[in-house]
Amino acid sequence: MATTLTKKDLISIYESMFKIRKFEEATVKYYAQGKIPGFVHLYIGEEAISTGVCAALKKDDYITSTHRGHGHLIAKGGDVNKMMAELFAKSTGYCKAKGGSMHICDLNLGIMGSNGIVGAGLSIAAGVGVAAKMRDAGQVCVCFFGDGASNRGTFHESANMASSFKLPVIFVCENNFYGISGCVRDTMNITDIAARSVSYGMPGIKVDGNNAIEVYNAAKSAVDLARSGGGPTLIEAVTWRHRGHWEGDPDNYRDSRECADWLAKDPIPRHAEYLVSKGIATKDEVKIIESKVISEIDNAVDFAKSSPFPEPKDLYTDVYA
Ligand SMILES: Cc1ncc(C[n+]2csc(CCOP(=O)(O)OP(=O)(O)O)c2C)c(N)n1
Ligand SMILES: [Mg+2]
Repeated sequence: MATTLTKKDLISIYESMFKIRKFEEATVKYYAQGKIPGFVHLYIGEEAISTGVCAALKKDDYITSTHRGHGHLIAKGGDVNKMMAELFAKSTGYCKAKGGSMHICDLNLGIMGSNGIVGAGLSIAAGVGVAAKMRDAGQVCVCFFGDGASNRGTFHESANMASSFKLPVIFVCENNFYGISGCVRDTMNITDIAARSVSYGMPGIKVDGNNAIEVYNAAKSAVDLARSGGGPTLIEAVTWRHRGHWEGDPDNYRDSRECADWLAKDPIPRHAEYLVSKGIATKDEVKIIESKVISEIDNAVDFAKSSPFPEPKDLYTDVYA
């Protein structure tokens, strides 16, 4: 597939996707051992979307995230030590153990927060878009949200506002076909989410969300348009989550054959095969990247395990409401 991505970019996309996968495989392990409290919603299978999109962003651009946010944060450069420590509820975590998986943010990286409220990131993105437009420094904001969130009022309000005011916002719908156990077949009359762009007079692009290069290409054109004052774009990236809705979900509502078809389209081995077949990296070079990432995640787990829990005296610090 034709792309403006350099060899270096294509390799760092692999590294980022693999890092998200290994971070979350560690999460599966330690969640099952009871080391991680609260809810976790895993992004395994969807890594090509955040990685492909963030490859089109600059450091001072913004993103808003969701309840399934680890992949967005890592793709935007989030610190895996602080993320893992937050999951382990340790005082060295991003929110000093007060937030957990769904409340991590890093304003220095333009990460305007994960969010436990479905669809809340949409309105935040519109607000960030207003600020970016007023500041006029060429920044854009990507809003990641799900197919379920696309049915919330906040989607329509934010799409209307962004298109009316020509805000530099890119709406990226991660369509994994399910909102918990509710399938788009039953919850939408028109399941083509990208088609909703027509109502707001913005471009709508549907992409294979398991192909990082295809995602990047769509994101790049949307980001270029937004930076040049052309307003928002709606990208629908079709994908599949490999795990249940949350860790612990019996996931008994999806067809096993459909799941198997999607597992065969796993974005990570697909990208590795692309790198090798195009001579961008050898199999050995891919293995070296993987080993580096595995030790980075092992270190993050060690950091989280060896960090202290917060002190009872800190219960009310950083609490605003
Ligand atoms: C406003 C609101 N309503 C309901 C919920 C419960 N809830 C959590 S995740 C979810 C489904 C979200 O589906 P989707 O937007 O497709 O994201 P996905 O989980 O598939 O990534 C729901 C209904 C919530 N957290 N917030
Ligand atoms: Mg969904």
